[in-house]
Amino acid sequence: MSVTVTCDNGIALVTIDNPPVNAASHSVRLGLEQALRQTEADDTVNAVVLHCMGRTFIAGADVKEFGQPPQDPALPDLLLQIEGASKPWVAAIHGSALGGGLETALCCHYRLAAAEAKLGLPEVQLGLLPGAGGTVRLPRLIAAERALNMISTGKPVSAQLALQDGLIDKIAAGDLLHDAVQFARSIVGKALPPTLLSRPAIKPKDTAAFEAELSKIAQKAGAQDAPKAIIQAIQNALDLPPDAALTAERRAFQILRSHPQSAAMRHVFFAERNTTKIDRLKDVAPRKISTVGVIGGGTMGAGIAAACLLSGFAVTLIERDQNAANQGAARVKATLDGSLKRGMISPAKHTHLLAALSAGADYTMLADADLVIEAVFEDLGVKQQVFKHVEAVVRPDTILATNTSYLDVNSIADATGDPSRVIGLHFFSPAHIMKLLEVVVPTAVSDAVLATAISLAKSLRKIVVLSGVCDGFIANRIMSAYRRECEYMLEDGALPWDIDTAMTEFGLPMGIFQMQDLAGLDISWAMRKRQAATRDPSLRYVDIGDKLCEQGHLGRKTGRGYYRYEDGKTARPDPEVEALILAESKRKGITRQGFAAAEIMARILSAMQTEGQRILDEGIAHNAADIDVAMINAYGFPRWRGGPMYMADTQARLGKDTA
Ligand code: 3H9
Repeated sequence: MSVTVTCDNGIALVTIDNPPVNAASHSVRLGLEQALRQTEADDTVNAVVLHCMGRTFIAGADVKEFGQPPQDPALPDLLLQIEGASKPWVAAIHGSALGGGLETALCCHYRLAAAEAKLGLPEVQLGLLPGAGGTVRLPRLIAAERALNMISTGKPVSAQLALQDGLIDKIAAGDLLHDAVQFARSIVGKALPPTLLSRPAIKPKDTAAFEAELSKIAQKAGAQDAPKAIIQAIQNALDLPPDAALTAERRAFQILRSHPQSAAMRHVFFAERNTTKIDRLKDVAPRKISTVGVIGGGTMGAGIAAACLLSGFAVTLIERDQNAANQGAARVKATLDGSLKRGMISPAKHTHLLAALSAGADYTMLADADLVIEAVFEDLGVKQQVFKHVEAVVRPDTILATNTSYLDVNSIADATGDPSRVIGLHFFSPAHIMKLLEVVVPTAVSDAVLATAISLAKSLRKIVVLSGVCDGFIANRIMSAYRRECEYMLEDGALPWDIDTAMTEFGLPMGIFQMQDLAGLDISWAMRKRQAATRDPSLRYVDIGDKLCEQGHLGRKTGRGYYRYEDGKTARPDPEVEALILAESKRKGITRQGFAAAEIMARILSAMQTEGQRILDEGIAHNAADIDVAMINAYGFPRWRGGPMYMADTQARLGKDTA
């Protein structure tokens, strides 16, 4: 039974129990319909409290049902019935009230929330819009500006903000259910408040600013459909009679639900939750981590230290001397200052986090560390040496993690006394912001160490992808492959800005050449120089990047790279770079051809997919969906396209269907 009804002295408790997140699955909808009938028919019931078992209130419609034929009662119809109940319904919200869950709460006559509850309409993140009246009811309860923000970003709000906005009536002071029952008793006999649908929409205060916000959302959406449907739905909610707005919302939801963009986003939703479901780790308990050591206080080390502090770990930062340690600590502090400035942490928490950081040059400071992450210079010998120093001072069970981005983690592990405790944790920069963490699994690592690394990554709120050991692991290896393809295209006839425009129009946040200018061209130049001696001379090699570096054009930091940056930040096409590229094509005897944006993207995608397939064939990634997750969260591959491997798979299936 997903829904049960019990009675307590005139108050009916309608309890949903549908683990893991009380999604509004078919059984829940049937149960709620039955509960409504029962409570309406029972004369001893004066009010109803709706609450959920487990960790959360209703987290939304059941996304797993979206690919199946719809089953009655449909959520929008059920919610209309609840809204029309003759007795007051009080929603008691804990955990998250999301999507169809918040829409259910909107149809209750009152809403109470636990202090730590979150409320949101995240449908846009699944390529949808709220389809059970959310776009119509929310702007009748809270200001249109706030409703637009919640629905267009999909970001949940805290109970405190919800109370401020008028989205909930009260935050429970003590036990939520107890307070909700007390509240229900206090309203017995009072007239029901008017339903949201019977109230006028709360029009924006500043129409011009509201219109400007709508345009901004439409522009940011690019080729995505859901944000545009949301804009239309909000306009309908403000301008049309509620019934007409509801009908239009339902139609728009049905169209989006069967749209490839939503299918792609649902693929990513489940893929992100599957990356750490590893059979052999099922019964392995992760070890407890309290103190993390970080070796190296440069950009990466300081970012990792900040990420660990922000997630509640004590951090010991080690550098080669006290001066460098102080500089590293200052970098960490600058990151925490940024979090404070953006309101992400309170002044008290800022002080507390800084107190949890110690920095010095003495390795014995690591004696208590449960896990040590090295983030020193990318050189095998240097890293092996660092771990020798670490091993001499830490406990035998301390986990040793390397943040290398391409070195052989097996060779690093094998140089230690106990390779079973060595693992790779490949963070992306800035480490406290970027969502992806590649956990690199060397041959000898123990299951307990692997499970602990995954658990740590989750504590850091990272999306974890497991990778085998290879040059560049998953995301950077694929990035190198498509960057190479882009360099070939420079010689074949495209210019950096043609390629970058094609990439941003596709939905990537930045083109490959602007990205390299931002990172600094000297980084990949140094790597190419290191690899020069072992490079296969029969492979095609593009010298354009090297030539730019030789001229001192290292990217944005020198004002010139693939682009010119006259004001230090705006990328402008550079005629001298164009001349260099044309000269290189000529020198190699290549007849330049024109490239349409679609052709550029086809070559880039093909490079990504070919490398992705090699990664799968070599067993570096567990499955194709992990590669999608890595590319979306490391390089901003558009989520609504599902990832490069998903696109290849979809194209192949379409090809089969049309053959
Ligand atoms: C919607 O509501 C449309 C309506 O407007 C209109 C309808 C007509 N369905 O994230 P977790 C599973 S659209 C099915 O790891 P957490 C998830 O796959 C929906 N399954 O936990 C995982 O399964 P498994 C709008 C769901 O504690 C397990 O639950 N709602 C759903 O880190 C645990 O998930 C959303 O988009 C679902 N709706 O976070 C909310 N949600 O154990 C999406 C989760 O087999 N959900 N699962 O891997 C979330 O944001 C998070 O899951 C939540 C919990 C914050 C609730």
